Amino acid sequence: MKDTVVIIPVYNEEDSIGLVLDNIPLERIIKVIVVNNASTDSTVEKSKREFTEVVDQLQRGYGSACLKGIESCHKYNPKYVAFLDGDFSDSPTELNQLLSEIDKGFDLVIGSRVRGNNEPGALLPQAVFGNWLATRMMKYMLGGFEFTDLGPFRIIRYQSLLDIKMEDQDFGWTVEMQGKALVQKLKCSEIPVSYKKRIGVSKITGTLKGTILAGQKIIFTILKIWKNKFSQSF
Ligand SMILES: Nc1nc2c(ncn2[C@@H]2O[C@H](COP(=O)(O)OP(=O)(O)OP(=O)(O)O)[C@@H](O)[C@H]2O)c(=O)[nH]1
Ligand SMILES: [Mg+2]
Repeated sequence: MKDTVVIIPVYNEEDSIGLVLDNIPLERIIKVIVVNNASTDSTVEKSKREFTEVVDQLQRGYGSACLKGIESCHKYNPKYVAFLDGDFSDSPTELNQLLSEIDKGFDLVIGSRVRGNNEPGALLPQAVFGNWLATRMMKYMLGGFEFTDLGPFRIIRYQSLLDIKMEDQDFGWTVEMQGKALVQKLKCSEIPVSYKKRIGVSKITGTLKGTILAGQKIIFTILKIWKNKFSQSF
């Protein structure tokens, strides 16, 4: 039964997107939406398959690309929406594990790289520290389910995705979804997923600028969600 749409944001991933698409198990997949984020290489050509829809998002930013993907979801009216990176650092075949977990009645399932098998050097120390800090902050400030990672590889119930009204345009996307899920008491879970070194040059985690900008945005996003939760409770 095809009930899931996959969203893959891509910015210049011509060397990896083909591998990602070739390894997605398609049994339950209605469509794979590849969101081209103003790529300047042959990513778009390499994204064309009979099971993909390639859409453009000219506004740069990981979150902007994901928001565009959600917009393109409506016509497929999926039960679930999965997110996957386009640099082949996630293992698309593990989508089946995410599906079997969410089928147990959860609203959001995160693929935890921290609990999974990682290729040495794939999950950089700054990412390990950043994820540890962010998940600790969420635990103590928002309560509820205890996440161990802000991994990009995840699946969420489509209705829950609409209910949490995602808005972040760049690095705050993953933590915004998890933080709002905790505040709205969605049923959350996590499974271990493997993580490999990305194909191609690192754009974020492997760069000092990317790490600092992402780190700032993640902490700022948690504080914003906490403040809103707080102000709602009075
Ligand atoms: N960096 C970046 N990635 C984007 C953007 N839009 C879409 N993406 C895609 O978002 C996914 C995650 O970005 P990555 O660059 O892999 O981010 P990361 O995994 O934190 O860090 P690296 O893999 O080390 O670069 C990839 O598929 C990118 O191609 C954008 O504006 N900037
Ligand atoms: Mg990556």
